[in-house]
Amino acid sequence: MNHDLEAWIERLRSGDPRALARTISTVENRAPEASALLKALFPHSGKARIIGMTGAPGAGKSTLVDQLARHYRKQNRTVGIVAVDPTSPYSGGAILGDRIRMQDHFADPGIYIRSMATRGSLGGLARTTADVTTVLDASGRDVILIETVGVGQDEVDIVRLADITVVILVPGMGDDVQTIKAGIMEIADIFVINKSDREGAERVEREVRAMQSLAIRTDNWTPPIVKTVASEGKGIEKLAAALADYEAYLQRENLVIKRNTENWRERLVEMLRDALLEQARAQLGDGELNRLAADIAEHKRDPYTLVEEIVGRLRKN
Ligand SMILES: Nc1nc2c(ncn2[C@@H]2O[C@H](COP(=O)(O)OP(=O)(O)OP(=O)(O)O)[C@@H](O)[C@H]2O)c(=O)[nH]1
Ligand SMILES: [Mg+2]
Repeated sequence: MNHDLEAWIERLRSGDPRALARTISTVENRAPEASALLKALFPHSGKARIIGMTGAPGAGKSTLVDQLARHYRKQNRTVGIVAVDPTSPYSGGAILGDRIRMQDHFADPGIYIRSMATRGSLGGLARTTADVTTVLDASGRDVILIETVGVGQDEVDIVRLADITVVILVPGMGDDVQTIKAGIMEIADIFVINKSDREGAERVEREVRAMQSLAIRTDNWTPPIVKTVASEGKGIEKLAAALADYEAYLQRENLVIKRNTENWRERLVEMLRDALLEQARAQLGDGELNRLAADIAEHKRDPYTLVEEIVGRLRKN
């Protein structure tokens, strides 16, 4: 490893927030050093507890993340927060609101907050989030909270990164609970009914219970339902206790490795697809791509043979 890189990584691992910010930007922008950094950082990752928090826009995700971060800081655990908004083309809007709300954490170097949107994630949002999480993990953060608006495919991919997934529901969205597809039942390790100060929390709880009786999980865990009023800090201790319970369960049943293996299978395939495509595109300049497309359109060549040829060429390299 070159000397600069080594010094950089050392600073990052000593907890220097500026080194952390710089590393995350490098990874987000897929700068030339990104790959070497990630390779060197990966062996240092794997120690953080990664918690995914997902729910509809405005469900109170940021408020809950904020409260949980406070909770963990009281236990002297360092926290990294990644707020991902796949619906936003830029880091503004709702996420800007998060920044303002989180401002009082800025004095505490034990909390590091990063907002990400579609913009600036060349390698796909899920992949970039995964890499940023690896950086936070390797930098020595004890807990990483990932906030994402849910739930579409992008978010499922993001949430898959987490060791523990919390799905946040709110009362007064009655129909939404129905439209929450089977997907969400499968990814939720813990349900939170936030805004329980509003009418209808019991109804949401009953609906979740009813859906739970139909859902099949491969483990024997029944996701608990925790009622919170995040804006008043109510129910946070219970949520933290539920998280600790599930963490203990994962450990007892040796599920962390199993879960991570499943995640890595998917991620490896994605990384391979990206890498192979990149290689093919490097060989096939835009000019040649256009020429070949025109040939196919004019029926001078068939695409099936062509793809075989291109893949064959990659193999020889
Ligand atoms: N009444 C009530 N309001 C809450 C509660 N929790 C959060 N809020 C309010 O709900 C609004 C949205 O909260 P956020 O934490 O920004 O929600 P979010 O899910 O992060 O929103 P997006 O990131 O925009 O999707 C804010 O005005 C909060 O103050 C709660 O338990 N009860
Ligand atoms: Mg938010």
